[in-house]
Amino acid sequence: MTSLKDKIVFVTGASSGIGQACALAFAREGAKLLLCARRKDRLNKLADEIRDTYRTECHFFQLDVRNQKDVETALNTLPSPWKDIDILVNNAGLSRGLTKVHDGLLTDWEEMIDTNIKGLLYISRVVIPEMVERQSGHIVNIGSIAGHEVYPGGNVYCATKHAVDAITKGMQIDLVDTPLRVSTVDPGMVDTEFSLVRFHGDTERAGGVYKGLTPLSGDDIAEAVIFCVTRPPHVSINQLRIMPTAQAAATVAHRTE
Ligand code: NDP
Ligand code: 8X3
Repeated sequence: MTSLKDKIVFVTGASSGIGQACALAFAREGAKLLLCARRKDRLNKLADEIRDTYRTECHFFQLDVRNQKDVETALNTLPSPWKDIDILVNNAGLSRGLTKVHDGLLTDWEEMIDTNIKGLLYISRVVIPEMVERQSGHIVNIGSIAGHEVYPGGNVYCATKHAVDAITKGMQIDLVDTPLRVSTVDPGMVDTEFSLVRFHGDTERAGGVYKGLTPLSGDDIAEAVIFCVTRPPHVSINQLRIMPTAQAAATVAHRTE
């Protein structure tokens, strides 16, 4: 198993859910955490927890990954020890709405495309060249079962996650002549703020998504990410699909109530 001690790990969208769980899991392994999200107050709290509980370093900054200029400036002006990112977890992402294409809100579509596809690309475009230069690095993209299946009302969100799947495969091809590795971790239902965001703050509707079954937790996904990045250098976990036991496919779940 490859040690994560003192590795610099950059997690995007670390203020909640899977990203937050990844940050804590890497900190537990002794990694140094570089975090971003839009909600700086949350990152501040998380950074305190990381430093207090795991006695490891944490640097965070506010960033909207949809803003290409801000992404470039934030990453190019990092204090020098933080520039050498060993592991990038491209996690920032969201869904908005669950409606038929002909009822869809353009603002929802743009937010998903700009965050899930373009944001991931903006971050990767700055981080990967540095990794290639150093001939060292691992990129973990957080995809989804929605990158492999399409479900009613999922249209544009599913398209963005299909794009993440294609981008991951493209990265794997483009980096094959380097020691860099690229993985995608593709979960089914994970109990985070995801559904609350999808339904624009409707707590009742969001709660219904996970009713009558045990969903995955952010920690379950974080453990999978840790697994991907701790394999020996000659082993690349290209894709990990993880579902709750009670969910067989995007639209097939067993509920007890
Ligand atoms: P959460 O809503 O709990 O977390 C999403 C994170 O993304 C937050 O930290 C949020 O931070 C950040 N984020 C969103 N938009 C931006 C932005 N423009 N710039 C920077 N950060 C942003 O949901 P999850 O933890 O579930 O989602 C994480 C990833 O997992 C997403 O890519 C999602 O598609 C994927 N996923 C989720 C599944 C689920 O069932 N929950 C299943 C499969 C995949 P902030 O708002 O502070 O900016
Ligand atoms: C999140 C899982 O099934 O709601 O990507 O699309 S799903």
